[in-house]
Amino acid sequence: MRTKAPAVAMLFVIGVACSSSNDTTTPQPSPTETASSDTTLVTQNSRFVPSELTISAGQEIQVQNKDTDREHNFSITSASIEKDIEGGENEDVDTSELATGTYDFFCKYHQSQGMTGKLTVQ
Ligand SMILES: [Cu+2]
Repeated sequence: MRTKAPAVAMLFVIGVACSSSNDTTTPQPSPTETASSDTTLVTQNSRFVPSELTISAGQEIQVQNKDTDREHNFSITSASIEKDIEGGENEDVDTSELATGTYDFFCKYHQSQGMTGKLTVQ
């Protein structure tokens, strides 16, 4: 009894270390959003990445604000879309009603600093 316990504890520690390192290196996309990378817009350092995004008609996009210290915004004036994204948060933006075409989008807080982009719906 006395000699077995440390070995068991050791195996347990190794097992936990392995599984936790796997979790951090492979971000798990939500299973229902298999094509999410095509419709994901990141805001980082007060820039949209990518600055030009193409989606299919009927798709929604998700804006992921990687700037944890500031709020950003996604606006398309002509489509009456305006969505705030808190620092470090993700927000879905309903672009599913947009007709095919090209739309200028911008962050209303940092537009003057060049935080703009183009969304193409095809
Ligand atoms: Cu912004």
